[in-house]
Amino acid sequence: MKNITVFVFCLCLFNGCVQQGEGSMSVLEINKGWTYQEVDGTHTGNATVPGTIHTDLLHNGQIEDPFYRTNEKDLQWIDKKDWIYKTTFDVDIETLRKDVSVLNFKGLDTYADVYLNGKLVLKANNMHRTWSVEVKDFLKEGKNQLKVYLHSPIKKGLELYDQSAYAYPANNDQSENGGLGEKKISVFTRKAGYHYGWDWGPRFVTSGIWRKVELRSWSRVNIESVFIRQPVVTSELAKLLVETNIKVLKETEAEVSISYENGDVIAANTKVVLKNGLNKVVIPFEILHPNLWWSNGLGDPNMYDFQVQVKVKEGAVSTQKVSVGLRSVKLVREPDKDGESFLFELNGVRVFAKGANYIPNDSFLPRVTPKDYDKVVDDAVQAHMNMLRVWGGGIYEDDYFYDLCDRNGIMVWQDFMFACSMYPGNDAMLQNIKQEAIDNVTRLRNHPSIVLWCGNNEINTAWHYYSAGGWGWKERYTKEQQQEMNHAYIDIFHGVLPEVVEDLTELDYWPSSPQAGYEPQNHASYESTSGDTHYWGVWHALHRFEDFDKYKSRFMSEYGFQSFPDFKSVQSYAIPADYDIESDVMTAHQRSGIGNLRIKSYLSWYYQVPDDFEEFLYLSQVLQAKGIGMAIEAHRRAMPYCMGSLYWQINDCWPVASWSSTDYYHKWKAAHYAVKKAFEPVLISAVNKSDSVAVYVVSDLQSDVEATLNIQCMDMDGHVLYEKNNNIVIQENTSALLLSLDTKEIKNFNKESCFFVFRLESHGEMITSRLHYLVHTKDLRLNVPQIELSIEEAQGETYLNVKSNTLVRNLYLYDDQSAFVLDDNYFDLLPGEVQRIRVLRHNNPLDVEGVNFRYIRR
Ligand code: BMA
Repeated sequence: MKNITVFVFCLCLFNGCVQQGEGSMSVLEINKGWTYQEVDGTHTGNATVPGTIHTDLLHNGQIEDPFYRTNEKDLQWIDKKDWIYKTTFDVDIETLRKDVSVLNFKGLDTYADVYLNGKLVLKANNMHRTWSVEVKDFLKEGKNQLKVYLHSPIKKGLELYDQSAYAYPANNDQSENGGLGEKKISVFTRKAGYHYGWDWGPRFVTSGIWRKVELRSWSRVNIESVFIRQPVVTSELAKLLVETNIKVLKETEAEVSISYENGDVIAANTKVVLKNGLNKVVIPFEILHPNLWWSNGLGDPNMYDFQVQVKVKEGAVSTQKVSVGLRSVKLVREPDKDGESFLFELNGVRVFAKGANYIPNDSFLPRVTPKDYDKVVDDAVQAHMNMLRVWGGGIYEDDYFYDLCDRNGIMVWQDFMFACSMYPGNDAMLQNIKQEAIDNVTRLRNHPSIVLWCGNNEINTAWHYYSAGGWGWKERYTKEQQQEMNHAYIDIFHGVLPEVVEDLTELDYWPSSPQAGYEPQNHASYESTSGDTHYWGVWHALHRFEDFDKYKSRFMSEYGFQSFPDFKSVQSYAIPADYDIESDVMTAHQRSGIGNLRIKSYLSWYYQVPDDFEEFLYLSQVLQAKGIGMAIEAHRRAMPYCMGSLYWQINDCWPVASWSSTDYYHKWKAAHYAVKKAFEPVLISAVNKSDSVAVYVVSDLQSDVEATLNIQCMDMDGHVLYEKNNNIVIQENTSALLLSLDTKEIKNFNKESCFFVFRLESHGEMITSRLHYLVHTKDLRLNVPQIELSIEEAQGETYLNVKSNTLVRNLYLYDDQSAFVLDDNYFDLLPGEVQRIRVLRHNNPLDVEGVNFRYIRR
């Protein structure tokens, strides 16, 4: 307690005053005994809640696996139907005696009419909202009936489409696949955009009760929400404000107390008068020398567990727990000699954001398990990331996801759920969006991981209202229509959303990603020297990977390259007859119209294009790994001009060819290993010039390090042609050009048959090492390797020891069952050197015969 000073004051805002009875909150979960029934049809069965109609039909054997082969096509009838979900639940007399009973749906997807004991109590129309309705008057002792009528989102969408004076652009809405021709109806419905299809996702416009249902009953007093404001946080002092929203049913006196961690009371028995209705009570207090929350790589993500308790004079108590990390964070946009910075400052430290864009983990959200979340966040941590961007075409994620980000120091760039479309801005829509923002910002605002709220994905760039450019959208409309649509855009992204963020949080808001400045006129371009950038020249415009070095952004919030999942993952949806990337099944699992074409073109520049199907899958991954690795290195070398690199995308929502670095089964693609390497805290990165090689060292460390850089140039069989040691100081949090190697000075040097090895050591410990080549892989004079493999058991761990007589590029080790997981893979193997790979998971027994290789052949 010695560290804590308390000041107390109470603001009784809103309306209202005092009074209560005894009991605290009782929560009845209503997630059992549900059934579903097709309206005007025969499909019926037991339902899972939380769930979706597609997964219910699947569990009851009424449809085939939606992800298998081309099954998606045959399942488009489901979204044209209405469905009724029903259950019963028991209410006891104690619950009935409570003053208030609220039926709480944490997620209804989407147009849902809710009947309690035959009485319509709620009409919902937004998947992203939390729906609460007071139902005390409709409850009875014993069995109660709950019915949820889910209207077809397609029928509702078409009604709204028909009422609209014009159609709206929505590039990724795969209306044709749903049998709707050109009618892009997704924009009218507040539902996850990717349900309507995306360029990496199938079209399953599902319905369901997708999050938990609860009956929450209380008497006299209830804490509706707690927010711990952090107006001042330094390592010396945290000045906090505990903002508690308390509801009472009549005026009363109350005591509010706050405790944290070990139960120490911070502000005991603070007396307040509560008025009938909602009261906001603000209690300021200070913590001396707080343990700050740091992002991955900078320090520990320390958390504090607070508990707020309100006890009214009549004896009733309401408590709420909240976990908070104490940190100061801001988006720094300051004019500088090059333009304007765009970077995150955490506890006074300018952090280079290393990370990826994140999409929902499944087309059918309720089947995403805590294990899936654990895995994705762990994959980010393992790859040295400190940021994920929750992208706007999906959902405001589950609380558990943000808990994991909090506990692992992963900062979250949080989009509001708007992507690649224009949206109507009528009053009903604006109200709906406002409430959606309030619900989600309130739910998520105590998470220290969330560092930014962003209005939308790519709409400012696509619409490009204020100057020539964009995606050809505005040209489709009359001047008046354009004005009206722009008005809606401004109302949402420069009105409703920033107002909610301003009112309810302390965080910065950024209207659209990408944008070159806050005001909507600042449309981003690849050359912008301010704001954030989505650089898709590589991929869409056929720029070479080398161009990642040309287009340097202040903050690269998107860029990417596709690959196929590995053969084992492909086998989850394809049979041997489909093993051709142009087959119906493989193209059904490749949603980018230009995807295969792009992969082939880029392959032909850097590698040989193979005929063999399995080899093609493997090489597509090697290619993606090369591209993403080169991009990350270019962005980090450009620090501090560039202060962030988030590639598109870390995960998948089904098994598919996509830009992901881990597939639907969370298997690491070659790219994820490359990302892990490129995001290491200290990076050696070399760039080829005409007769020289420029060597950079980039460091995210917060102090200088004395080190030795050993440089070798060797031939394919490991003969060293050149060697040099340099004593260097790796400067903290910066990128530096260390030296330039003149290749003319190296005897017998030949670009095609030589390569460099860089090793960085400090006090006898290897910090990092790196191989560097002077020509594209297809031009390297690789020899046929003899690879030796042995298995070693040591200190309870299993290792694969691999050795080769000559350089091996991108050695991929796998077993037929894809059962083992290694701590490194797709790596280059130095001639004559034993590489010791730790086996993280395997099927027993692991034997050498069961290990297969793939590597780059000439
Ligand atoms: C970006 C994203 C997504 C898309 C990806 C790949 O524009 O915002 O909309 O899936 O590119 O095309």
